Amino acid sequence: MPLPVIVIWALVSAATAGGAATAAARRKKKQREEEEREKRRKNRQVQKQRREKENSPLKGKKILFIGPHIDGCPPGKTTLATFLSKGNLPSKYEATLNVVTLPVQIFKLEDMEFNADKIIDESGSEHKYPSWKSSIKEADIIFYFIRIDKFLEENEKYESRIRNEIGLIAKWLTNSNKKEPFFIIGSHCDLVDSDFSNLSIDNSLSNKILELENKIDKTPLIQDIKKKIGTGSKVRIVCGSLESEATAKNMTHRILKEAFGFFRETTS
Ligand SMILES: Nc1nc2c(ncn2[C@@H]2O[C@H](COP(=O)(O)OP(=O)(O)O)[C@@H](O)[C@H]2O)c(=O)[nH]1
Ligand SMILES: [Mg+2]
Repeated sequence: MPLPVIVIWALVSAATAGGAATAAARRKKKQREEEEREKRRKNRQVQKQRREKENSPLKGKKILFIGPHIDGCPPGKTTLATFLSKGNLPSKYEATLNVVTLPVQIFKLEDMEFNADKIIDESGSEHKYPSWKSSIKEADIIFYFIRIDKFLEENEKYESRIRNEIGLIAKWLTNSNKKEPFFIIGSHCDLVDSDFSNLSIDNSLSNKILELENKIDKTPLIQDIKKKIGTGSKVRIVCGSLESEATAKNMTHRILKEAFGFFRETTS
């Protein structure tokens, strides 16, 4: 081959090789950029999901309402379930004979939303423990209702019924390997102190109800419940009144605050 041809051929080959290398480098760069973009997108999605969970810890959850109806003293499960489902209190008392599942109406209180998915409202009868047991399997949060007026009477029959139920619930939870948040909901505080008939979201009674809650929390029975059901932080207590819509709203507000607090503790 004549020398000029060789030179031209060499130049063309070098240019082609150089071009191929540049194209490969460009492709690699593009791929890296795409990977980076995908990583950032996934990160944003995780952050968004985390934010949503933080702002909405009850979203999609099923809340189970259980608790004893003893000596003609129902504790208010259906009352709160109706309030959270329909936005008003039941017009008359009707005993819950069989479990009822209710959708939840979204409640916005301050910056928090009560936006659980469903409430499973059980009967308070001892004969319905098999139904409680199966509902516990599908529940994400458990609300155990007691009457604070009865509780403070230190009535032996009431206390032993609660102890028995807590023993059973603890066993069912362990057997189904569940570690769900457990709220003790103490109703009828207005029958302990008529001031609590005036509980509302923004009045000075908030401190007074917290004092009562602290007092109840320190009782041996509640301490035993905490020991049996789980480590202390898992069990929360919220006391109040379901006598009127205003008091029910106050109670819902404090339940929400506890639920948000619970979530922050478990994710931090
Ligand atoms: N004074 C007062 N009455 C309540 C309170 N909570 C519920 N009640 C009433 O007590 C009864 C409780 O009924 P219900 O909610 O059906 O109890 P359940 O058996 O736990 O479902 C109803 O007549 C309610 O109006 C409360 O905090 N204070
Ligand atoms: Mg009921």
